[in-house]
Amino acid sequence: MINRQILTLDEFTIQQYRKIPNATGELSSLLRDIGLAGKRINVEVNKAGLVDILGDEGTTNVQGEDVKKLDVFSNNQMVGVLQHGISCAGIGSEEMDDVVIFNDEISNDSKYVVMFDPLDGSSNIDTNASIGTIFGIYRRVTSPGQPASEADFLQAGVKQVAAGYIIYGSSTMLVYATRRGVNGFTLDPSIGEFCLSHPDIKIPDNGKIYSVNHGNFFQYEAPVKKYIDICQNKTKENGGPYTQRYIGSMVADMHRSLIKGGIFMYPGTTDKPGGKLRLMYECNPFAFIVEVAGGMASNGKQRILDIVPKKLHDRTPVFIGSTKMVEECLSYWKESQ
Ligand code: P6P
Repeated sequence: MINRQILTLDEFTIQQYRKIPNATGELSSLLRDIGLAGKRINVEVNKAGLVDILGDEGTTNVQGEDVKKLDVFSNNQMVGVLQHGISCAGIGSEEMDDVVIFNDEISNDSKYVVMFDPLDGSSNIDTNASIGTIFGIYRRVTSPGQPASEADFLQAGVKQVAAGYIIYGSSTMLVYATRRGVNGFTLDPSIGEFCLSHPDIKIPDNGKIYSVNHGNFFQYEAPVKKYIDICQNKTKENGGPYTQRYIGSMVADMHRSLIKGGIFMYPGTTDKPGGKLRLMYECNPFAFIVEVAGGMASNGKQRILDIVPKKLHDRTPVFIGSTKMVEECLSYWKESQ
């Protein structure tokens, strides 16, 4: 019987940082902190139907969306572990109007800031669909030894040093990317550890699943309508037939696309020409992960990771996934210009 040692998240990140000269281990401890928040959120998500933590918290967030109680709990967990950790100078959250600069001695010496959506897809909480936490980690542009500033947060996604998500689904997984690769860890509840289950994830360069909200079809621009028509008419002769999957939870739709291949689209609409999904803590983290895994991410006109944010809660249209599918989609944008 081969005693296959299963690497925990901590063991893996420590192994990784030992390969990097002058690494301080701060990124490893940051990922440990996020993993801890994920375990705590997982406990509440898994028992949400049993205790009074479902339902609305009675307020609306900066996005104008009803805040669910689990949103508030999840946001508090992420802020708490990052503020009490040793590796984060401040955070930006989907649930909070402005950035939070921790401004204490240890935090001011930290070289990273973190952007996150603490519980994306929360409109699906009451229906038990998979939901998730999404995060992006940036090196500060201001020097450690002083409080972080807003400039540390408004960086293009290409500047991320790491990004990832935690999906609370049939199993709970933490997937994160650095420039060295994308790795997935499945939570083993019996030992309370995320264990390496999906080493070196690569997204298939082609796929047969397209993911978009058809309910908005008539609000989409012509290139999007044309590409959706193309998807619906694919046959065996030209790489199809395709199937359509749309859960309405970005983490769930993107996790499937990463593992099985496919394209996920949230285009601009006549109601929301700039799109619905947020650049800093939804699209940038997934664009980073997908590009490291070998895929592609665009807003229809430019690479997501090259977009320079103007404001913390900027939104962007997004077309992301298997390179060949995204390239075909973008070819109809080029035709229209
Ligand atoms: P729609 C969830 O509310 C979310 O922010 C993403 O997780 C998801 O991809 C999208 O919105 C779904 O939006 O308009 O299709 O319901």
